[in-house]
Amino acid sequence: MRRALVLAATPGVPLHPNPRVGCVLLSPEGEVVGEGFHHGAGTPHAEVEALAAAGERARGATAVVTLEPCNHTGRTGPCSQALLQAGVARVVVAQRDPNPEAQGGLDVLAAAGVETDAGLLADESLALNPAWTFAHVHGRPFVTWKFATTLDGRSAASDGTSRWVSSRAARLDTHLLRGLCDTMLVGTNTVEVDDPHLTVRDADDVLAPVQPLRVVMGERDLDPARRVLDDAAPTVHLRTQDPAKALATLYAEHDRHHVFLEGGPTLAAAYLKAGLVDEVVTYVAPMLLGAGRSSVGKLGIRTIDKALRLELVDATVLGAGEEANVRLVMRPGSR
Ligand code: AOF
Ligand code: ZN
Repeated sequence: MRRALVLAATPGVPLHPNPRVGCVLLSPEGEVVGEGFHHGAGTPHAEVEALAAAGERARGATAVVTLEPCNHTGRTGPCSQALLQAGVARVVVAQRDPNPEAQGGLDVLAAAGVETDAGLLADESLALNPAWTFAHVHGRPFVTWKFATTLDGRSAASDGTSRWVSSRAARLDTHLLRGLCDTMLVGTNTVEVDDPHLTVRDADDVLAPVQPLRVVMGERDLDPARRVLDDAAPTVHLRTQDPAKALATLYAEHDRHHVFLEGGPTLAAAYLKAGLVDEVVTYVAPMLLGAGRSSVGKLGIRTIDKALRLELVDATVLGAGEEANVRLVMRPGSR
């Protein structure tokens, strides 16, 4: 299974929209007769690639797979059937498939007389596809809220200027984080005021260059000249103010698993109030404004006991001196 996990994590494999999956086929003597991993949406699943490598030697073999074999015909055919037809005798999986459209392969295999096991190194498989897993379990994408702030909690000065609060190193880091997500989300107001492009740039050498879907939410019409509407990446305008509805649509209709929320204070507050922020990434700049636009809008909190508490996951210093930003990664606290 460790070998299957390494195969699944082969560098260059896109993180979205399909999960990273690895498969190793072992002969009854324990010899590796085939290996495979998934290369991205529309290509053969890991099991099919391993079966092709093994050929006739798949008969009587044990398939070790990081994810439960699929049981559906989507972009490709069901792996449960491919394993049965190849005469595999035993299937060991790490993670059960959380995708309601594809799950059930293990039960089908067991019913057909194949010996099955699940759970071996399941956490490691989940760690390969955390947002993909989260989205299928919750029926909505995982939400990372990112913002840059001065030391006194401002994201723009009183006159609206905001270039730049975060340092160059922090802005480059943001592009790397954008590239890990499959969706960029802002409100119509940010599009009006900041005219962001919302593409991944300067990260091509680190990440497979798949541009995230750009999503603008809000009922207001968009000016067609806005940069978010150019042809550098696809864009969707969701005419709703309801965060839960927007996320449900992104999952069900656009197959989205990880939203990078880069909206302004109002949109951020709406997601926070709805309990729909799963991770907070902030770049704190050594800079004071004293007044200006607050990083987050009204949360309806009047007393300290009701503060929205976060749990620190990581603190990293990027750059030095006046250009030093502290990147804080946080998760919602338990109370
Ligand atoms: C993969 N690769 O190796 C395995 C997957 O996009 P489709 O139609 O090919 O199917 C994707 C689903 O198949 C995926 O969400 C997961 O539930 C299941 N298994 N997917 O992309 C693989 N084994
Ligand atoms: Zn499959």
